[in-house]
Amino acid sequence: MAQRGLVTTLVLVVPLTFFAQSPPQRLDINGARVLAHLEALSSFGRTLEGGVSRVAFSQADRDGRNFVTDLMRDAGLDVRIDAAGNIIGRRAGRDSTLPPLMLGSHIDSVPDGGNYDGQVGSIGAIEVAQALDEAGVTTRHPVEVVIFANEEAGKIGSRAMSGELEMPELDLISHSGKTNRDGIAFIGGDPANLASARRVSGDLAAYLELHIEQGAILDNEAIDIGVVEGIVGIRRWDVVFEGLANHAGTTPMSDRRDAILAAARFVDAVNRIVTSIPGRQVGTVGRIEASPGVPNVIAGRVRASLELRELDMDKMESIYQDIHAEGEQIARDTGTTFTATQFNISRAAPTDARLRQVIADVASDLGLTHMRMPSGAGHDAQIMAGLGPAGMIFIPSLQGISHSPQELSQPEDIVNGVRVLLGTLLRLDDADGPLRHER
Ligand code: HGY
Ligand code: MN
Ligand code: MN
Repeated sequence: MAQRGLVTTLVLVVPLTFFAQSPPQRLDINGARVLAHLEALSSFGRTLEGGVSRVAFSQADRDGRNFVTDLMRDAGLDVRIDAAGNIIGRRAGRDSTLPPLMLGSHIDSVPDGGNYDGQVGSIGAIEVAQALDEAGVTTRHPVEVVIFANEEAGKIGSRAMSGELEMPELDLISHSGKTNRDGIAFIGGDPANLASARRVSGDLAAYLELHIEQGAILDNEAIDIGVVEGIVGIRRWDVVFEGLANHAGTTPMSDRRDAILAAARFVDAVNRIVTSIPGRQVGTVGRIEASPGVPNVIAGRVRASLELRELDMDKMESIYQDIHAEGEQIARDTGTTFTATQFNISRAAPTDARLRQVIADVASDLGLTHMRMPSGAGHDAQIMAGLGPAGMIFIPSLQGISHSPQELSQPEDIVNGVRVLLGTLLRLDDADGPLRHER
């Protein structure tokens, strides 16, 4: 990023007359610092392709978390790790009776991921705190910056915060090879005491997340800022076809109970069913493991995944029912059995109407173009939306590429996003009375 040469310090001038005890002053976002911090963070888990493999609970994750923890302390935040492993940095507000305005994202990546997904929002949130600190500004609300644990494999940290994390999920193996339980302990959390990480409705004045779009709409339309209207629901299942492992040379084609054949038909069926109705729903089989998985044995067992995403949870359920029926039919046709066990769910969440308007107004005031759009990727924001008003700010992703080392957002877009994040926080803080939850 730094090599591409954006080293401008952008200065955001906001009227600070409402901060009664502070003299009017300039509140600065330091664009060069944001980019330098992103560059430095990208060294933790860097891959040969130039992306990162900083999967949750790996050593690279722990090192990256230590790096951002230091940044949070430098920004004047009082930092702790909650029982779920979320890093939480807090600065006091003028009115200690008010709930905090929370800014956050994640720094864990998918395997062989990029340098922007989660990282832009994390570094951006820390920069906002640092800008407030340097300007000597005390907001009315306390401000909390949160780096959520294990976003990429099930939003584990935010779902522990909302109370949605189901206990069996602690035993699931994360991308790091550790269970979520061991992983949470590895990064300094306390998996036996998860309830202490919980927040309830009313505990947050608002939650704001800056993120890359991960789609190509903003890039294609040359729009600076996306105002997220809602985040898709995501459901994931473990799918198993059980057949019979048998000799690949002596078993006639008509006598086989081939689990790979069943899985292949299933993959095709998922694609056919999901694309057979209008809408933006997507369905993916992203993992297949065959046992024993050798050339001269008919596979006796296949374990696969199924993931569906859609804004309308009822529509998603109806698509799933069709897929399930087809899975059973395939099992009958191939002499196998079919089971699908759901292991993760994130409900679709609209963002808060008032936050959407504030984000759009702030973008306009900064001279930035903006448009409203849904999010096809999952985010901690959709979980936090259950606890209070939540808003999301998108910036363009070059060609919409994400979850890839080729993921790229331009320096000026990143800095624009952080400016909108700061401006939105200030405007929410300045709002009369407590924020109401509006949809
Ligand atoms: O959308 C996802 O798969 C993840 O939550 N980032
Ligand atoms: Mn993300
Ligand atoms: Mn992601």
